[in-house]
Amino acid sequence: MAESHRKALNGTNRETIRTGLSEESIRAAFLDNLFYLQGRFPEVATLNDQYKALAYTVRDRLLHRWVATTRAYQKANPRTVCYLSAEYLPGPFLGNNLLNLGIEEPTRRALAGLGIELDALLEHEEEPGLGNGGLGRLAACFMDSLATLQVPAIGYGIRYEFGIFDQVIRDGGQVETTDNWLRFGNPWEVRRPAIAYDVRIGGYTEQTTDAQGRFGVRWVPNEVFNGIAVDTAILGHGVNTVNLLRLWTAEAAEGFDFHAFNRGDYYGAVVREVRSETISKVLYPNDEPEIGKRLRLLQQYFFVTCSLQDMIRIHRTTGQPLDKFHEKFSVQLNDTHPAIAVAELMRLLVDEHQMGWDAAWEVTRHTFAYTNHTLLPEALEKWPIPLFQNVLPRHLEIIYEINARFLDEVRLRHPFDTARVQRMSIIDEAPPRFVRMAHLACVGSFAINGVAELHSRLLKETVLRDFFELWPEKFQNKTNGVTPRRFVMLSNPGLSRLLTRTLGAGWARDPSQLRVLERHADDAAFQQEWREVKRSRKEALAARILDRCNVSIDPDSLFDVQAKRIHEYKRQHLNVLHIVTLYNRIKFNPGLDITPRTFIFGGKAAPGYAMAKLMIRLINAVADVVNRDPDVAGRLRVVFLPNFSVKLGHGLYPAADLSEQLSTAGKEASGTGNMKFSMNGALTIGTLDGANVEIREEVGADNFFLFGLTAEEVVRTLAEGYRPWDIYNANLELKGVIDLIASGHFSHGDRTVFQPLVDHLVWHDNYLLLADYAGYIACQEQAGLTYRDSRQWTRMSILNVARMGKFSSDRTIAEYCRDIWRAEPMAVDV
Ligand code: 26V
Repeated sequence: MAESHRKALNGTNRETIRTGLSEESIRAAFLDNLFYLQGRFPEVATLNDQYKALAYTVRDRLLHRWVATTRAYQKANPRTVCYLSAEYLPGPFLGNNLLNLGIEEPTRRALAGLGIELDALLEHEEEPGLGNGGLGRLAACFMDSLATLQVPAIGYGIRYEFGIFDQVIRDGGQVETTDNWLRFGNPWEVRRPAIAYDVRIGGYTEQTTDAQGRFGVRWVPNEVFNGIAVDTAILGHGVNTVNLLRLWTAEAAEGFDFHAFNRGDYYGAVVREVRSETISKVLYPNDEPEIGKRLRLLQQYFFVTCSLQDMIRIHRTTGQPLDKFHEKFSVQLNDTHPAIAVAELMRLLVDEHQMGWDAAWEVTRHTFAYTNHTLLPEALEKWPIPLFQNVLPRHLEIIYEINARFLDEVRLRHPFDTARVQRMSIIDEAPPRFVRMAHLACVGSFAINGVAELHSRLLKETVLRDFFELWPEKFQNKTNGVTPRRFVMLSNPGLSRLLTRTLGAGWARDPSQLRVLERHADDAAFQQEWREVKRSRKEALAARILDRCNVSIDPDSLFDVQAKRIHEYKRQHLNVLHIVTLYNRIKFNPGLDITPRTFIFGGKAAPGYAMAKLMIRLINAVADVVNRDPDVAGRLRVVFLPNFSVKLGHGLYPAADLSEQLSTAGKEASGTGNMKFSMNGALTIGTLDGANVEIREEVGADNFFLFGLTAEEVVRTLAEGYRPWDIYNANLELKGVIDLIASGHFSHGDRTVFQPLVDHLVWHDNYLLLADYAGYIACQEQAGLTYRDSRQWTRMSILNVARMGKFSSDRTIAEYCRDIWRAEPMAVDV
């Protein structure tokens, strides 16, 4: 980072001495933290001691800016964005904070002076896996961009004690182990015991009358526990703004239940305490149907009520009345997981703060905005009424009231259309009856958005069509983006240096400047440097794969990568059909001249999703056979990289040549991995789905490998009576591939292992792999040929990076601020 940047961040004298950014200050602070916080001296410090000492050193430098930011916000009382998300996947903090503070180099030198290697400490950090995949990572990118754009914001969520499970591959299959990420402590968080709220659950409600004869409702819960705030500082890049990531952890209300204790029920009290603490214990997988998981509903309500109570507390410090709440806060619902907020804000305003229903509804419907992240009908959250009644009796009454008024509005607009009223109701009347969370979110929000152009359009035409017809003005699109700080600067320093040398340093904050690269796309010397950067990342990945998977791969081969959750709609098995196709071609024609490829997979399957787990088995089984077969050696290699995470992504995106984005058109809301690959110079092979459509528009059709049916063709094909069996029989090469898998060739002769997968493909194939197979294979052939023309490939790679500026999450956040949140930047001085 430039000296000027460091100077700009450097504040007062006191700051220079206590939390300065020079090499000397950092070294002194590091030694202090080692000694005073951990009672260690350098000679006996473990790697973890060193890591923590450095993390505290960096955190001290954030705290200083954090206080300045809080003060500035208190003084100016700006409109504040509150992002409600059940998931955050921030990735490792150390490197990112060093980058955003601009102190990576002095820190490296400070440690080197003590004989410590910064990279070893970076590698040591365990990341908080508080999310499943794209949705949680998007929330983290948004927090980065909000701070970088200096927009006052708080991210609210849950501090899960155990994040997404760790994936181990045993005998070719996925085994889950607990992610004990807090084992060695988390130096980035600050616990705030004074910021705690009551959370009630269960019980019943009763009518009350106050002294003035006004009716009210009292909720008598049967359990109460506390949510405690645990804060993490989120520093923007090259600015002083530090926003808050405030995650809630559950605790028993007042330590022991003394009442029970006095009765001699000591153990009962302890059990109650343990039970309350399970609320924030573990993250649920988001991609398996899970109707009726009580704990999951509790988690959602838990973090929502704590967050809303916190906002009300903050609002009260401004001296403004509660009917101006929506002027202070804009609250974004990240999918329907926090949608209970609509009912909870009504409850807080009406029951706890004695506001009339109509006034409370005015505040509520001007406060929330809702982002939808999926079109899959089976993924739309709904809660069985008996469960809901049991956990949140008061909220159910409130939802009935909201629904009654809402359905009156629908009837006014569409008299006699009872089918429409039933479709739109917040309550699904099919026994046992359900609360439809997406409907609650739509009714309670002033804006509703999808996450890519195609997805937003399909939302209006399919799952939310009735709502669009009622309130077209609420609907918007906000195409996702990713932060170029983490996903280019931090994970690909070689590319960053080349970009900065060629374009100047402005591209990371204003990626439209990357366009200038177009001029260099055909420059032979520049191309050479470009290839060297990619080559070095491929070598680094090869070393890691040798270390972790004991497979050696050739950095000169085409690195063909698919990294994302394992799901049928994402079609990792289509990729496998291609691999087996090449395998068969070589087996039938041993002299075949094909572009050598290394196929790399990464991703977790939801623990209860049998077909996804079988897909992992298939990948590993094919890898096992292919990698041991001397006939294909030097031409094909297959690797499954276990336990994919943000951190592993850092090593993967920069090393990829080809990015696999294979979802059945109309199924992937956006995708964000697609952006990370392309920003690092990988070319995409993909369908017209999610943000692929816009990526292709930006980089140009010539620089994108397109195949497959369109979303409309997918719908039509299925409606017309799709017969995969006929395709299987008509395409001999495809038949050969499927038959080989079915024959037990990849399962030691056991024909039963992959039978469910094969049967599903030839008889049902709801995700249309067979329909897209021939087009995919042809497109892959084209990609393979193009790779051999290294000038052409490099040119396409450069043009991809040059034209990906649109997909910075800064652009996304600027649009949310302008069109939904009406929030403005506010600079912070230290
Ligand atoms: C949930 C379920 C539940 C039932 C079984 C199938 C299924 C499949 C997926 C999901 C997850 C839905 C929410 C989600 O994570 N969406 C992802 O959001 C990303 C950020 O906007 C976006 O890039 C991904 O395309 C989208 O899948």
